[in-house]
Amino acid sequence: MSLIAEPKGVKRVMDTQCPFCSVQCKMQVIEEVAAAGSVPSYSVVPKPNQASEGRLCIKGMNAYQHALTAERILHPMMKIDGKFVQVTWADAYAHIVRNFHNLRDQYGQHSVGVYGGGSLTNESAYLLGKFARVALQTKYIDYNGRFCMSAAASAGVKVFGIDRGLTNQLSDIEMAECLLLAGTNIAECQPTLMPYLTRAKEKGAFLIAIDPRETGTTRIADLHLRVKPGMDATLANGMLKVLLEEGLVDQHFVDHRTNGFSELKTHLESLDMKEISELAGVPETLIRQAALAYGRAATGMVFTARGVEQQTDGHMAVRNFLNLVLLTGKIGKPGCGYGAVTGQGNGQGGREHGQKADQLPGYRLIENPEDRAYVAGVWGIDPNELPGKGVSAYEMMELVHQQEIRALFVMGSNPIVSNPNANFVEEGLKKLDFLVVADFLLSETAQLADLILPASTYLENGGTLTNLEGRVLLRESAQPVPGEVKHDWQILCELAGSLGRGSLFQYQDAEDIFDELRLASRGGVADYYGITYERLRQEEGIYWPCPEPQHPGQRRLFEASFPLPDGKALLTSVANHLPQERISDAFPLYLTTGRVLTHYLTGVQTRRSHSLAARDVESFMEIHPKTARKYRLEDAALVKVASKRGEIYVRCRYSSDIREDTVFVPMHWGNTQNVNKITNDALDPTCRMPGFKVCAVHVSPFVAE
Ligand SMILES: Nc1nc2c(c(=O)[nH]1)N[C@H]1C(S)=C(S)[C@@H](COP(=O)(O)OP(=O)(O)OC[C@H]3O[C@@H](n4cnc5c(=O)[nH]c(N)nc54)[C@H](O)[C@@H]3O)O[C@H]1N2
Ligand SMILES: Nc1nc2c(c(=O)[nH]1)N[C@H]1C(S)=C(S)[C@@H](COP(=O)(O)OP(=O)(O)OC[C@H]3O[C@@H](n4cnc5c(=O)[nH]c(N)nc54)[C@H](O)[C@@H]3O)O[C@H]1N2
Ligand code: SF4
Ligand SMILES: [Mo]
Repeated sequence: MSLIAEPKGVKRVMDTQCPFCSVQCKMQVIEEVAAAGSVPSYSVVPKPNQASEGRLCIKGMNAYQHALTAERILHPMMKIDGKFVQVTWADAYAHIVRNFHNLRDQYGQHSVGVYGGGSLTNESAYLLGKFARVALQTKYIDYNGRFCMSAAASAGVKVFGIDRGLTNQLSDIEMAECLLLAGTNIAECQPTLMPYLTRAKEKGAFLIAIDPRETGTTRIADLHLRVKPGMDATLANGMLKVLLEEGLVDQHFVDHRTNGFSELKTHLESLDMKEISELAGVPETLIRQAALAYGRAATGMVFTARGVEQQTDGHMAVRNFLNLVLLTGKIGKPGCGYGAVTGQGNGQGGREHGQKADQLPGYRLIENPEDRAYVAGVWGIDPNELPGKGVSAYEMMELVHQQEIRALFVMGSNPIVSNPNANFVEEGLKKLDFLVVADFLLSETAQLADLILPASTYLENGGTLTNLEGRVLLRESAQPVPGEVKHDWQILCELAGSLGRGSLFQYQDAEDIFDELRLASRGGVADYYGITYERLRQEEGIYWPCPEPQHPGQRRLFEASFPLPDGKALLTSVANHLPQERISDAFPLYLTTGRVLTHYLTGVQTRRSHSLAARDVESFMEIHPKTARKYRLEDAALVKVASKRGEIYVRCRYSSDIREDTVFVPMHWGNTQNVNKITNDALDPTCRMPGFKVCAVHVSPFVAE
C-alpha cells in the first residue's frame, strides 16, 4: 500500500489480486479522498501479469465493494437470546474452549468438526488442517472444494498420478489446433481467459463445446454438442469409438506411455453408436464430427469443468475425457494437454495442503504411515497423535444431522447455501450444540452461528494462492485490518493457544507459516519446498512441483513419463452411465445449475457489491419457450421449481438456447431462491462429489397463497 498526497486530497493505492476465481488477476484499487471528511471514490486498474495478461473482468473491477462495505463484521459476535452481541476476543475464545471441551468430554474428540474453503490462502488452509488434527485432534475436516474439484482431482491422481489443474501453461492454448471444452463456461467463469481461446481460433483452431445450453463460451465454438445433462461419459464413449474405428489412435504413445488399452478397445467395440447417440441426446453425425476434428488435429487440448464433474459419475466421466487425451497422445508436448478448469481463487492450493478429509500437506495421505510420520516430524508430534481420515463435506453434514458431530467450526464457506439438499443441511446445522463461523460478512450460515469471528478480506490478508495453472502467487497485504478483525491464520494460532497447543502454533506472520508448509510438502506430490516469498516477489509466480530453491518450477507436466509406479498413465473402460436421478411423470424436466458472470458462488460477497447486485438482482430459471408454454409459464413471471426435496421461486427467463427437456437455475442466491433446496444429494461413489448438475424437477406458475 502507498499513500500519495495529491494537491486536491489523499490517494491510497492498494496493490492486490482479485479474490474470486482461479485466474487470480492482479489489480490496483485506488482510493481518493478529495478533501478531508468527504466520501472516498474508488477506481480499479488491472495490473500486467502472466495469466490474465493485464485483463480484469467485471467481478474484479468491483471486488473492492464487498471488502469496503459498511456491512463488514468488525468484532466477535456472540448469539445471546437469539441476538448477536459484541464480545471481546478473549470472551470469544473462552466460549469456544468451554464448548469444545464440554462436547469432547461428553461425546469424544470427533464430536467437533472443521469445515474449510478454497478461498483461504495456502497458509490458512494448511493451518486449518493442522489445527483440526493437532489442536482439536478430530478426524472430521473437509472443505467446499469437495463440491468443486474432487472429481477431476481424483481422476487426475488415478490416471496421471498427479492432480494439477492444467498440465501445461495457458500459453499452450493458442498452439492447439483443436480445443474441446466440456462443461466449462469460461466466458462467464474465467472471463479474462477468453482471449486465449479467441487467439487460438484466429490461428485456425477448431473449437468444440459440450453443454446442454448455449453460453458465451459455446457461442464461439465451431461445433456445439448439446448433451443431455449427466451424459458426458456416454458422449465421450462415442468419440472414443470413432477414434478407434477411424484409426486415429496414436499407437506408439498408447504402447509406450499407457496401460489398459486392450480392455478399453474391447469395451468400446462392444458399444453401439446409435444407443450412445440416443442416451447422450446428441446426433451421431455430430459426435463423429467432434471425434474426427480432435483426432485428426496434430495438437489439441481438452478442458473439463463442473458440467462434466459435478455428477454422480463425475470421477468416471473425467476419466473418459482423459481417455481421449491419452488415446491420441495429446499430452506432455507443446499445444497439447488437459485442463480441469479450477474454480475458486485458491481452489488449487486449497486442495493440496491438508484441509481434505484424507490428506496431509503436499498431497500426502493421512492413512499412509510414511506420510504420517513425515508430517508428524515437521509438526513435532507423535504420529500416533494424528487422527485417521474423516468423511467428505456432505457426509459431514449427514453426521451433523445424526448428531454424531455436535459442534462445527466453519472458515471460508457458506455450507447452508452451497450443499446439495440444503433444507436437510439447514435442519442439521440447527441441531448443532455449537456453531462457530469465521467470515467477514453475515452469510446465511453465519446467521445461524452461536459465535461469529470477524476474519480479514483479501485486501488485508497477505499470503500465497495457487492459480488454475498450478502457479503459486503471492498476494501482499494492501491495507490494515478494520475494527478488531483478525486474519484466519491468527485466529487459528490464538485459538490453538487457548486450547493448550500454543507451542505448536508459533508464527510471526504468513511467511513463517509458508516456510513450515514448504517443509511439510517437501518430497510430496505437491512439492512447494523450492518456493519462497523472496522468489515469488521476484519471479511473479512459480509452478509446483518445485523441489529445490534453484528449481525453476515445472511448467509442462508428463513430457517423458507419468508419476505412477511404471511411469505409464492409465486408460479406463467407462460404462454408459445414467444420472442417479431420472425424470418421471411427477418431475418431468432435468434441472441443471451453474453460474452467471456477475455473481460469485453463494453470492455472499457479490450480492453486497452494489454494482454487481444491480446487474442480476434475483435468481431465474432459463427454459425453452416451447417447454415454458407447455407448463403455462410466462416470460419474466415468477415460477415455482420443485423437486422431491423442496421448492424455490425464481423469475422465468425464456431462452431458445437451452435443450427442451432441461431448465437451468444459477446458484448465487439464498433462502427461497436457493437452488440447492431442490438439488439431489446423491454422491459419486469414488470422490463423493454431489450430482449438482442433474436432478428431476417440476415447474409451475407461482401462485400467491
Ligand atoms: N462468474 C462466476 N465465475 C466463477 C464462479 C462463480 O460463481 N461466478 N465460481 C468459480 C468456481 S468455484 C467454479 S467451480 C467455476 C465453475 O466454472 P464452470 O464449471 O465453467 O461453471 P458452471 O456454470 O458451474 O458450469 C459450466 C457449464 O456446465 C454446463 N452444464 C450443466 N450440466 C451439464 C452437463 O451435464 N454436461 C455438460 N457437458 N455441461 C453441463 C452449464 O450449462 C454451464 O454452462 O467458476 C469459477 N468462476
Ligand atoms: N447447485 C449448485 N451448488 C453448488 C455448485 C453448483 O455448481 N451448483 N458449485 C459448488 C462449488 S464448485 C463450490 S466451490 C461451492 C462454494 O460454496 P461456498 O464456499 O459455500 O461459497 P462461497 O460463497 O464462496 O462462501 C464462502 C464464504 O466464506 C467467506 N469468505 C471468503 N473468503 C474468505 C476468507 O479468506 N476467510 C474467511 N474466513 N471467509 C471467507 C465469504 O464471505 C462467504 O461467506 O458451491 C458448490 N455448490
Ligand atoms: S473473477 Fe476471475 S477473471 Fe474476473 S477479475 Fe477476478 S480473478 Fe480475474
Ligand atoms: Mo467451485
